[in-house]
Amino acid sequence: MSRRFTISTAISYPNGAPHIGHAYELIAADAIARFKRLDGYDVHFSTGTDEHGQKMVETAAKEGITPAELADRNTPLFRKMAEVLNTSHDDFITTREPRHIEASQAIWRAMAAAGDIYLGQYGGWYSVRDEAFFTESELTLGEDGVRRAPSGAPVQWMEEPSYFFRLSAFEERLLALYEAHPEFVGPPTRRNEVVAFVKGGLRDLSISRTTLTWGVPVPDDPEHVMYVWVDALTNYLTSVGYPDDMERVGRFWPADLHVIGKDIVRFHTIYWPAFLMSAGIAVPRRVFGHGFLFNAGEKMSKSVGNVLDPFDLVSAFGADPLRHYMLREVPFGQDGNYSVEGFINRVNADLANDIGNLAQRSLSMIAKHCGGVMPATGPRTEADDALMARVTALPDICRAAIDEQALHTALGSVFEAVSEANRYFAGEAPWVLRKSDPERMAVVLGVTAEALRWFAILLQPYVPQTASDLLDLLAVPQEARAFADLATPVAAGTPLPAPRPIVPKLEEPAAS
Ligand code: ME8
Repeated sequence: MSRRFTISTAISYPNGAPHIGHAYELIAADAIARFKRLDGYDVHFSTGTDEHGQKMVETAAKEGITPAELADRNTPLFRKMAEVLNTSHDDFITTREPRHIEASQAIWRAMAAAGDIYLGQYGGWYSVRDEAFFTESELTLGEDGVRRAPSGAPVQWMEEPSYFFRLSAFEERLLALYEAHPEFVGPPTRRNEVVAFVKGGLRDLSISRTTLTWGVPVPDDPEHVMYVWVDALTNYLTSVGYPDDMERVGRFWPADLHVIGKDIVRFHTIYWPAFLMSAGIAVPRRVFGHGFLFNAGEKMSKSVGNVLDPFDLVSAFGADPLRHYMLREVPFGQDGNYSVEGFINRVNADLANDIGNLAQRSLSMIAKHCGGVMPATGPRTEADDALMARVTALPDICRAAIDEQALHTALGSVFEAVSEANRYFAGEAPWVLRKSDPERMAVVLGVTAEALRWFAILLQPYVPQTASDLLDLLAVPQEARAFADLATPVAAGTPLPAPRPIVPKLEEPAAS
């Protein structure tokens, strides 16, 4: 049986159009999913939208529409975004789907059967924005008389009958999980925060609402709808076929990796494993909390009006440049800044100059001076061997980096080798050899083309279209583009298509 890899993004709230933070997460998870597929894994990659919850209710009320109408309007935009970003997800899940209602009720029943759910009365300070209750001691009282949560969001007193999940009973088991599996939470700084939080003591969690009707009905008590996070987290199980297709669940669960933002690490590393332990289901292997993207240093928010629109960016620059910039420029796990200048410089330096020019220069020489067929790559000199040694070391470097979600390291290592190939090309100067030693010229071009083939195969996860265009120019068949095919060069004498530039240089768009 082949190895499998199950990966997800968070499911986004469709209470507005998707923003660049949503695009960032999806692109990163997509690069990892593509990497694993190319590396021979049977991958299940899910993404989607989280259509329930108070946030949806409040936004809909403000706009004078129902939450269902709000979801109907925005969820298609999230699907569209995935399409324009060229992501390779296997499943786009929305939480109103019948399969998901069924899965949420099934996990609820399992937790109830384990004795971990009880009915009580909840009164507390609730922040709509944070979707969480706070204790008095966590709040600050402003001069305006408004109590605020640590995030600065105002809170309101809410009281209602509520089902509770016995989270307090899971402290020891959660700490044992973090201890036995230090890799469960990444990056390590987030792990320390989670451990400290759990050590501080856990309170039982209110997991149903009677003040809302927008949500998944609690089984056998339809006056209550589930707290949005119970249903939202369950999407990962729904997506692998829980509860109807347990054979598929057995194949694709536990998830190998949940890719999420740093603001929702607690939900994924405390609530989620506790729910799963209670329901007798295996916990995910790893949760990685990436950083936030800021717009030139400022946190994006609708009220500031600086939310970057991924659709605008893709139509101005193309999907691959955006994917490349986000994955290369920001160390994955840290916060990052978006700026147009940074974007254009990075894309031009790497894609247009480094790899684009090398491809254009070497392939046009092959077209002109080698009869348009792939030259032989030998006999080799020390310089050829040194370059190829550098290139063939890349897969292991990339694998190790991807397994730690160090996307920037993986992608960066390929571009360091591309720079090396440029130095090799400049040093060997095939345009000089053309007159003095045409045979050696052909070998230099052959070695360069072979290095380009490795680069293009290894770059597919990040810039799939650009990599595919380059592989076309190198006459690499579709079925010979996996990592297992890296060791097999294109045979000398294979006709190559006419070369053409693969990455246009970006210009700063004129201010409108
Ligand atoms: O939290 N930069 O949905 P969401 C990077 N429905 N990532 C960002 C970001 C930014 N500026 N802003 C948001 C939710 N994100 C829940 C998730 S999962 C079972 C339920 C990330 O639409 C954020 O951290 O607010 C999260 O991982 C994802 O986008 C969706 O955020």
